[in-house]
This record gives sequence, C-alpha cells and structure tokens, in this order.
Amino acid sequence: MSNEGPYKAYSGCALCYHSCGVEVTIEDGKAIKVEGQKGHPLNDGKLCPKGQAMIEHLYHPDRLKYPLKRVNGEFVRVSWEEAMSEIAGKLDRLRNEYGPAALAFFCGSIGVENLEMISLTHRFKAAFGSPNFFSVESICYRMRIRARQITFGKYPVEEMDSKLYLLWGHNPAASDFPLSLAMEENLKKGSKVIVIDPRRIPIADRAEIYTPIRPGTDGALALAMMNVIINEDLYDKKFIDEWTYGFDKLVPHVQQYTPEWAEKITGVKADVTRKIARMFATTKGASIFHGTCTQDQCANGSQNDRALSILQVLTGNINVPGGWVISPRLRLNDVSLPFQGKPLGADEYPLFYELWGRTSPYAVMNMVPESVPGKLRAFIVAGGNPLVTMPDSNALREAFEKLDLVVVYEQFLTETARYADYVLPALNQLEFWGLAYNYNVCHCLPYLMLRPALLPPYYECRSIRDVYTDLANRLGFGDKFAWEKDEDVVKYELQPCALTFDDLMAKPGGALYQEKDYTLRQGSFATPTGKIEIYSQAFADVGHDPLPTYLEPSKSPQGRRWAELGEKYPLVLATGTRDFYFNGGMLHNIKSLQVWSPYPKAELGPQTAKKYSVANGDDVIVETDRGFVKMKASVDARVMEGVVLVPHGWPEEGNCNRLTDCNAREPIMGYPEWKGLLCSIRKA
Ligand SMILES: Nc1nc2c(c(=O)[nH]1)N[C@H]1C(S)=C(S)[C@@H](COP(=O)(O)OP(=O)(O)OC[C@H]3O[C@@H](n4cnc5c(=O)[nH]c(N)nc54)[C@H](O)[C@@H]3O)O[C@H]1N2
Ligand SMILES: Nc1nc2c(c(=O)[nH]1)N[C@H]1C(S)=C(S)[C@@H](COP(=O)(O)OP(=O)(O)OC[C@H]3O[C@@H](n4cnc5c(=O)[nH]c(N)nc54)[C@H](O)[C@@H]3O)O[C@H]1N2
Ligand code: SF4
Ligand SMILES: [Mo]
Repeated sequence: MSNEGPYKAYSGCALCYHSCGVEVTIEDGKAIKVEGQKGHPLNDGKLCPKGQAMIEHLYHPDRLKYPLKRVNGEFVRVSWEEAMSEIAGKLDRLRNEYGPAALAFFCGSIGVENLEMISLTHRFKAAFGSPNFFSVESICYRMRIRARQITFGKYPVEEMDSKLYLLWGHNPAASDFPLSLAMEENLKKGSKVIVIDPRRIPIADRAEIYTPIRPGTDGALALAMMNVIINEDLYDKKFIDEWTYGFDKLVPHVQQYTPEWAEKITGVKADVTRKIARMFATTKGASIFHGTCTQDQCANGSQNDRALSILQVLTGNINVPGGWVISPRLRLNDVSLPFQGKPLGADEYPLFYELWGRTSPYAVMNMVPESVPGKLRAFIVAGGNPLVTMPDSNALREAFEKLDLVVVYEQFLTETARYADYVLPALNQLEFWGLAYNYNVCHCLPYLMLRPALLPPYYECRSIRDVYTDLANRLGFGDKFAWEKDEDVVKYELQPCALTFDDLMAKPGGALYQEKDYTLRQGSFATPTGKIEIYSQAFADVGHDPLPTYLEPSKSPQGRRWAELGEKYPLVLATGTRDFYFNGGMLHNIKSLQVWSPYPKAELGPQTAKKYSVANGDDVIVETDRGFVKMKASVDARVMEGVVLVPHGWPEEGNCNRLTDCNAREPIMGYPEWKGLLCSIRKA
C-alpha cells in the first residue's frame, strides 16, 4: 500500500450515525483529501464540517498510538502482550470470584457508526457469560423504536422527502445534515414546515407555524392535537377502519385533553394547537420528526412516542410517500451470540427488555451508579465516553472509582479513558473493515456500502476483532472468535443479504439493497391483533396506561418536586441541544472546528437574562440539585423565556451531565429525564 497513489477510494463517514458517502484521496498509504461522494443519496457530494475534518481527526497529534497502563496514577506505555495478559488475568479472577455478570460493557453511539464493534462486543459479552451490555440504547432512540414496535409491530421511519415536515424538537441544521439537504430541495418544490421547539431554530423562519413549548411537556400537546383531529372529524376513517385496533377506546379517552388544558401545561396557545392539528391532519405525506431522542429523554418519554405514532396513524400518514414508512429490513447475519441471564433493568423496566416473548440485550444505564460494586465490578468501554455523555456524571464517576477494572478501547484519551486502568489504541474507520448502512434512525433509505480498510493501521492500533480474539484465546473461548481477518466478519455479516461482499466490492460507492414498497397487506403489522395498536395491551400487561397519557417532568414548575426545588432552581432546563461542529464528546479537540464553536453556550431569552443579571457573552454558572457547569451565556430572543438550553459532550466544567440525575427517570423504560429539568443561572 505504501508507494501507491494518489488514488481515490470510497468509504462512509463514521463521524456521526448518518453515514454520508465520502471519496478519500490516498497517497503513499496516507489519506490526503476527503470529499463528499457524488451521487450518494444522503449527501450527494457534500460534507458537513465534521466530515470535512476527517483527516485532521485521523492524524490528530493526540491520537493514541500505543497501549497504556495506569501506574501510580500516571499512564505508561506498555506492550500489547503486557496489557492483554494482565487484562485477561484480571478478567479471569473476576469471573471466578464474582461471576461473569460482574463484567459490564459500554459502547457509545459509535456502535451505530461501527456495527462490527457493537456486535463483536455483544459476542464477547455472551461468550464471557455476562448479560450486562450498556450503551446509548438505554438513553437515545431505542425507546422510540420500542414504542413504534409496540404500536405497529414494526419500525416505521420518517421519509426524508416529505410534504409537511413537523419538526417537533428536531433541528436538522445542527443534528441532521442529510435531512437539511433534502429539506432545502423539497421546500423549493412546495413542501411545508411546522416547528415546535422552545427555541426558534433557523428553519422556523420559513415555517408555516412556529410555536415555542415548555421542555418536557410535548405529550400534552400531542394529546390535545388528537382531541382536535377526532372532534373535528379530521381523521382518516378508511385507514383507521382497515388497519387499526382500539380507536373506539381512544375517542372517549382524549375528550379530557382539550387544547385549553394543554395550554396551561405547554404554553402553546390553544388556537395554535388547533392550527397545527388541522394542517397536519389535512396533509397526506406529512411526517412528524420528533427529534432523534428529544421526546424520549423526559418523564413522559414512552407515552410521547406512542402519542406521536398515533397522530401519524390517525391522519393515515403510514406507508404513503412522505409519511412514516415501514422500510425493508437489512438482512445480515448477527455477529452477537445468545447470552445467559437478564441485563440490569430487565425486571424494573420490562417493556424495555421484553416484548411478546422477544428479549433485547440492553441494560439500563441509569442503574449503573446504584449497581457498583454490588452487581458490577469491571467495565470494558469501546467507542464511547460515558463519564461525559451518560446521565449524572458525578454519580457515575464515583461508581467508576469503585470499579476493580476499567478497560477503554479508544482513539483519544477521553475523560472516561482517564479513569481507565488500561487504554487500548483503536483503529480509525479508514483503517478497519466494516459496513456502513443507513441505519433507519430517521430516514427511510435502504442503502448499504462497504467501508474497506483503506489505510494501514496507525502505529500500534488494533481492530476490535483483534482485541477480543486475543482476550478470548487467553480466557478459553477462542473458538467463538475464529475469524482470521476483519473482512471475514463483514463477509459473514453479508451472507444472507441481497448484496454480497463481492457485489459490494464491485460497487465501492455502495448500493440500495431493496426497492421501497409502500403497499400495506395482511402481516404488515406484526402485533398480536395484526393491526396498528392504538390501544396497547402490551402496556396494560405491565401496568402502564394502554392509551397515551401525560406525565409531568418530576423536576418542573408543575412537577412533584417543585416545592422542594423551585425556589432555588426556578428555570426550566433542557440538556443536549446539538452543536453542528461536534458529535457528542467527539471532535472538541479539532482546531478547525473549535474556531466555529469555541465554548459551550447556555442559551436563554433576554427577559430571563435580565432577571438573573446575565448578559450575552458572560461566563455563567448553571446549577441544578446535582451539580453545576460553567458556560458562556448566549442571550437570544429566539429562546423561550424561563428556559435554559445547554449542549452536551463538552468536557470537564462544561459537561452538562454534571447537572443531570440518574434517579430522575422515565418510569416505563428507565430513560434519563434530560429535557424539562430545573436549574438556576448566574454570572460566574
Ligand atoms: N445531558 C445529555 N446527555 C446526552 C444527550 C443529551 O441529549 N443530553 N444525548 C445522548 C445521546 S443521544 C447519545 S447517542 C450519547 C452519545 O454518547 P457517546 O457515544 O458516549 O458519545 P461520543 O462522545 O460520541 O463517544 C464516542 C467515542 O468513540 C470514540 N470513537 C470514535 N470512533 C471510534 C472507533 O472507530 N473506535 C473506537 N474504539 N472509538 C471510536 C470517540 O473518540 C469518542 O470518544 O450522548 C448522550 N448524552
Ligand atoms: N452535529 C451533531 N449532530 C448530531 C449529534 C451531535 O452531537 N452533533 N448527535 C447525534 C445524536 S447521538 C442524536 S441522538 C441526534 C439528536 O437529535 P435530536 O434529538 O433531534 O436533537 P436536535 O436536532 O438538537 O434537536 C433538539 C431540539 O429540540 C429542542 N428541544 C429541547 N427540549 C425540547 C422539548 O422538551 N420539546 C421540544 N419540542 N423541543 C425541545 C431544542 O431546542 C433543539 O432545537 O443528533 C445526532 N446528530
Ligand atoms: S453528517 Fe457530517 S459527520 Fe455525519 S456522516 Fe455526514 S459528513 Fe459525516
Ligand atoms: Mo443519540
């Protein structure tokens, strides 16, 4: 590879889960240029600033080159042999002394970008004998997948080309580059936009309707919209008769949820609710984009997801172009293995774990602090930064300090890596074999491409397959890791797929793996009734409301903890507004991106700022009952008064998860309440 080039090769950008197509120019075994892949259905030749920084990220001077071991509080370079033999020895002792379930695993959102890493981690976990796999699945979009599965028996997804984009806590300009490109085109063709967001996001200026809303209260608005759609006879009768179960129960249920009732909770004017409901209900090809996880990370999360699904159903916007579409599944061999035992949280949050006899392999992140050291004694973290990105950094850090062993497989010395006993240097996406596919988080697009290892390994970095294979051999289950090369894993994954490894090698830019099909037929909805379940027996069976309801955030001006917290923390807090230039905790060390976003911003409205003697650009302390952060005030009339919005992913004093609480939980799936908390703000 070393003396070739320059030549171009294709890959998928793995710097966020969208997997845009990229063309990489390579010379002498080094990447020298990256461009958006022309003709790619997501990004057609364009790259967001993160993608453009791919090479700066790849060759960043702080990138880890060698295995590290912590000795007397300092990291020292060790050989792979030393690291692997010591880690294996410690894992073996842990297994004998406490049982395999005491070893927990964490994969970050990179698990979506890096399918092989997540599935090989599941495999290692099962072979070791632990059920405890933690990941962004218990804080991000799994809840909405689950709620849609419960409602539809499948997972329908918003289409990028919609006639009406109902952006309900979703800001494509920051978080969804491919969607913002698609919207730009479709707006020119006459598509419309409605925005429901505590902040007047840029696209709201071009919207038919914009309304602010108090964070954490969207479920109340959704119920009021149902009330309008039903009482004004705006629902799709034919669709409901043919495809749904439980509409008759919904009609009396929603009578209590008038727009006037909702206004007192949400702050959304009753007449605006009516306007939104009417416009949405009278557009075929309309889609609710309810934030990839905005509506999940609050007290009413699962019920929000159910309510928004039902709105989509009432208006017949299922499997119509521009609506939510049940997309063809990608058929891949599963690299993971069946495992023993139940993941942490399975008993407490049964719907997160089990549906109609099928179980999920995910443990509940919020339960980690209370489970160390009683249930968990060691962590292997691969591609994630939980001490920054997971709820309640203060509690989680204390828990990590109590662990017997922490191993972090990373490209950089993140905050989490700094707590590790061993840090193992990871390959970059251009250096290992993988599959990039359009994971149907928010776009229905059956696209698949190969991400070949275009570059040789950086210094001593190794692939995750290599690491697990080595440990498995030492721990006595090497037979479970029989692949010789990384690409063998990819070949195995692709065996049942319509596109084989050879097909994809012949089409380096990737390909659609299936045509879209909008037809609904018997079996389209794999629920027990065979229909879309507006009334959910699955919810009722585990003691939750079978019809959508509203639960106020626990820490809010109308919530149960206001009497205790309200005086000290009078403002509503939403955490995790996305920054266009970073992805979670990643890329904050990239100089060309720092220029655009040099510090974390606490956003608030001018009256609120005045009330608390804060001016634009001031250093401020945002505080909750769990901790405080230091940010810079961004005073902007576009932000709803009485609300503070903060980003996530910043290190140290800017880390918003110092403000969050692992015990403030959504009751059905155990998610963190990240939107709709209480805080104070003051000049630092
Ligand atoms: N308060 C609050 N907190 C939040 C959110 C919020 O809204 N509010 N949002 C949450 C959401 S939705 C998510 S998904 C999480 C994200 O949480 P995480 O996934 O933990 O966040 P990242 O910082 O993206 O971590 C990815 C890490 O993987 C490393 N990495 C990248 N590529 C590779 C690779 O190929 N191999 C290896 N080994 N490592 C790699 C990066 O260096 C980085 O440190 O954050 C959550 N945190
Ligand atoms: N650049 C960049 N892109 C990313 C990420 C990133 O870190 N950086 N993270 C990726 C990940 S892991 C995920 S899960 C997605 C997240 O994607 P989303 O969850 O869709 O997040 P955003 O697009 O930031 O949209 C959040 C919007 O919701 C508003 N909001 C906050 N609280 C509430 C509320 O209670 N109700 C309503 N209606 N609105 C509210 C905020 O003002 C903001 O405009 O983004 C992904 N894309
Ligand atoms: S949106 Fe940006 S970071 Fe995400 S895959 Fe596309 S180019 Fe990469
Ligand atoms: Mo996420």
